[in-house]
Amino acid sequence: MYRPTRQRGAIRLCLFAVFVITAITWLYPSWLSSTSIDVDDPCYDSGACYDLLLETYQEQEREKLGLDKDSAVEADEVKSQIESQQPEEFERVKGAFVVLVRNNELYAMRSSMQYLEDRFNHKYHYPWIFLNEEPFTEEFKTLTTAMTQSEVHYGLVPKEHWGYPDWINQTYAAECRQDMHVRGIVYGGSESYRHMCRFQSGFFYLHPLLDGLEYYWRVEPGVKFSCEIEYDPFRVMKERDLKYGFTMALVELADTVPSLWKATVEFAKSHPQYIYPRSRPDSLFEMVTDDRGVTYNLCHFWSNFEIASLDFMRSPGYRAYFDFLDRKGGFFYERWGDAPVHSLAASLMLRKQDVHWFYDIGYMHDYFEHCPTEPHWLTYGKCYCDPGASFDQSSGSCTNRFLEVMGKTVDDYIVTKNPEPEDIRL
Ligand SMILES: Nc1nc2c(ncn2[C@@H]2O[C@H](COP(=O)(O)OP(=O)(O)OP(=O)(O)O)[C@@H](O)[C@H]2O)c(=O)[nH]1
Ligand SMILES: [Mg+2]
Repeated sequence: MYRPTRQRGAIRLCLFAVFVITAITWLYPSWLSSTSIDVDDPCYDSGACYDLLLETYQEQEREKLGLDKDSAVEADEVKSQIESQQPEEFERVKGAFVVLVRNNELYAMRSSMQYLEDRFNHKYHYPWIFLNEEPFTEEFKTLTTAMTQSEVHYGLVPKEHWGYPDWINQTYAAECRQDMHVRGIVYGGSESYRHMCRFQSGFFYLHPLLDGLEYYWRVEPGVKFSCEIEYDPFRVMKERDLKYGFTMALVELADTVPSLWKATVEFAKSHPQYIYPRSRPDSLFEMVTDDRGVTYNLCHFWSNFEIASLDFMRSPGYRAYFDFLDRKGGFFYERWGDAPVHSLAASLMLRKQDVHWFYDIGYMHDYFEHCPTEPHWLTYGKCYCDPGASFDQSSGSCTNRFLEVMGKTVDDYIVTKNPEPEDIRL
């Protein structure tokens, strides 16, 4: 509707006046109360206010510690007791999540990150390192950086770590792939899968983004973490001087590694300086053989989850083993996976006390899940997974074998804090 200019001006003025009056009426009481001076208020005198706050603080801290109200506890004493109970938030070990991943796995990657950040890393802020043989897209970088408050790094895999070495007969390698494909072996026909396994076996630890790190936690897109992780696994590795940690151990597909054991035994015989004597009671040799070394029992730690020492992976023994295997050509002519390669190295070169089963970390990769099955306070108090669905009791699992070789029970591997009896409501 048309109105003359003067009339429109008057309407605007009225509206403005109404707005100003409403704002003053609304703001005035709080402004008035915050500036009024109450001489009975201890905070009137800033010294008294400080004392009051300190007293309140002490009271609260005493309550948190369950201390007697009348116990004379000095502020510093309370503070130091409280500090000793704090999680080690700012005492990070030199560790990082390390992920080899493709751009098209972005959303599965974001999902893995969300699980890990929720379950653990929001308290610790360990960095993420992403590696790829192709440059990461801006979209990948933006949408993964957005999932964490930690530092995020993106690296390119060098060409020499993702290609054929000159001693490989590529024609024969292609024939082997075709043959395995026809036989229906999982990933048998895939060329990129072989480059991936070779990279994860022998090169990832050489990437400059991992320089200066002591431990890596390998993560894959699309994995799930079903239990609250209440402690810092990197710190556990460091404090216990561990070299290798896993959540699942299982039997490898025999067709992917027909000559891996033969090559490994050959290496052990020609490089005894790197092999831990299998006659010692703390040798892990029995983890990978049921017949005193005649054959490989195919047991391996599933490397899609692993937390391990980079010093171990970069050690002369491990590197000599990888180089030896690489010369044999089995990464290309067969389909040797990084999981059996890491596991055979750990079982031959490390001692029992160097390897840890992260039993209390609920974890799922594909359809395989590790869920703690006991004790109740852990299974039902800290995890959402179904203990009945845990892979550990399946015939393809090697975790029972691990316990048998170690002479331990699952209780020996629970790091999660045992709750106070009154906190268990099951
Ligand atoms: N950049 C890059 N990453 C790869 C490639 N192939 C596999 N990966 C990554 O390497 C890891 C292992 O690959 P997967 O395809 O998950 O292999 P897998 O775990 O044996 O098999 P799945 O049962 O399919 O998970 C994952 O983190 C993948 O994202 C590749 O060609 N390029
Ligand atoms: Mg995978």
